[in-house]
Amino acid sequence: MQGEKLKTLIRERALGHGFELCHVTRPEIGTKHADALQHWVEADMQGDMAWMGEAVRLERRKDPQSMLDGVKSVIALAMRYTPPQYSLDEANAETERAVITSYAHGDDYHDIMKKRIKALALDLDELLGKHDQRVFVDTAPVLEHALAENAGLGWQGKHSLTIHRELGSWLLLGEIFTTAELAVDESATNHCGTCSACIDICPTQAIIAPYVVDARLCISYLTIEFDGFIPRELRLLMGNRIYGCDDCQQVCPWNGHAAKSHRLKSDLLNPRGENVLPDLASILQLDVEGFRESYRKSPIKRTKRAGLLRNVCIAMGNSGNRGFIAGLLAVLGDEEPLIRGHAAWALARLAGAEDRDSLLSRLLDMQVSEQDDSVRDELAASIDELRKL
Ligand code: B12
Ligand code: SF4
Ligand code: SF4
Repeated sequence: MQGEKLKTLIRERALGHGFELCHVTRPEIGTKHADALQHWVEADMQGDMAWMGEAVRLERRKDPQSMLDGVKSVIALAMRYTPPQYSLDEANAETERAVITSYAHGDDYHDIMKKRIKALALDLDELLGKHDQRVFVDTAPVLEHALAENAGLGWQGKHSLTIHRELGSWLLLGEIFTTAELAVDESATNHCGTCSACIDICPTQAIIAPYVVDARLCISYLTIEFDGFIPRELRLLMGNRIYGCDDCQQVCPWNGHAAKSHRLKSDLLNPRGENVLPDLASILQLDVEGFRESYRKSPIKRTKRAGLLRNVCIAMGNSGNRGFIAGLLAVLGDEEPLIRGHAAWALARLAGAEDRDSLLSRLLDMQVSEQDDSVRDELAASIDELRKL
């Protein structure tokens, strides 16, 4: 079958399986991306995501041919998810509710995309005859943005995410590597122009230069990937975001356009009501079983209970809502040091002259028996703050 005709057939099958975009490129990265990746890792911008810095995986990212012997083509795929159904101003104004990134409002996209991509791979066996192939979604050492850009699927915006002219950036990416030689598409061109809206809005200034995100500052990293005590100066900037962050995408002009002109075709990632601006107080009450039950099929389970409740404590501390004090006092005795420590921080932020003395005595009591060094640091810092009141 002729190259373009075959590609059209593959694209039709991809759309049939629930993908919105399907483009083809060669398994090459190019020096722009390879050099930028090298610089990013040398500057330690991956933070605690050790797998991003590991030498073997780094080289693999730079050389897609290392991922499959004899690979000749990469099929770059994208599927949409429902964008936030609230504005950034509405989300920021909330004092009782939290913000969860919209890709996590429904079921875990990894599971959904893997099923779709495997179904397409079966079709390829039929369409391409004898060939080897591998499928990738997110976690493999594959530089997905670079391949998507080369395949013409979308350009990498200054916030580093892939944008399609009509669909915007509310997309998730995946790839099929195959030894079959398919006709390639033209690479995408950049349409950011002089815009810098994403850089300007970022609450933590994590986009340190156009196209460069320092993960250590990004709220998505802090709330999802990082499992330690969040630096105090960053907590203040996180607002009520408890799982991921959509700010840089919400302000992007290419997303405003996309939201108006397009409806989702198929959407297994449909938002579940309880994950859209959820009630902070209810999440803080979840025990281990409650957490497991609530987030069974959701990507949110990645943070485990300790990580999510840590983030909830921070959001409460930033809310100015003194109604949270009772709930925070209740988790001061939690078995998880992360929760105890961040609850102490939040309480010191919310306390007023009227509860200063009782809180001080509670934290001083806690200091006597606390064994965890990080929690002890938090207690000392919170006690200092309370004494200043
Ligand atoms: C590690 C990772 C993260 C890290 C680091 C993010 C980052 N920017 O690197 C953290 C945890 C912070 C993160 C956050 C998010 N992530 Co993430 N993440 C990844 C992952 C696993 C690897 C990304 C990577 O390779 N980073 C390394 C750095 C060096 O790459 P880079 O930032 O793309 O840098 C490139 C540009 O700088 C580029 N470049 C292009 N032009 C130019 C020009 C100049 C002058 C320069 C200097 C560089 C340059 O060269 C570099 C190399 O390609 C990918 C999946 C994958 N396997 O690719 C998902 C992925 C990028 N994440 C995704 C998503 C959805 C998110 C979030 C939106 C989730 C959320 N809502 O909270 C946020 C967005 C934050 C942001 N603005 O980037 C999607 C993006 C989909 C899309 N439309 O683009 C991906 C592709 C997962 C997927 N399979 O769908 N993520
Ligand atoms: S996801 Fe949020 S914190 Fe991360 S770069 Fe975008 S706006 Fe900044
Ligand atoms: S907000 Fe502006 S600079 Fe940022 S990705 Fe969108 S168009 Fe590009």
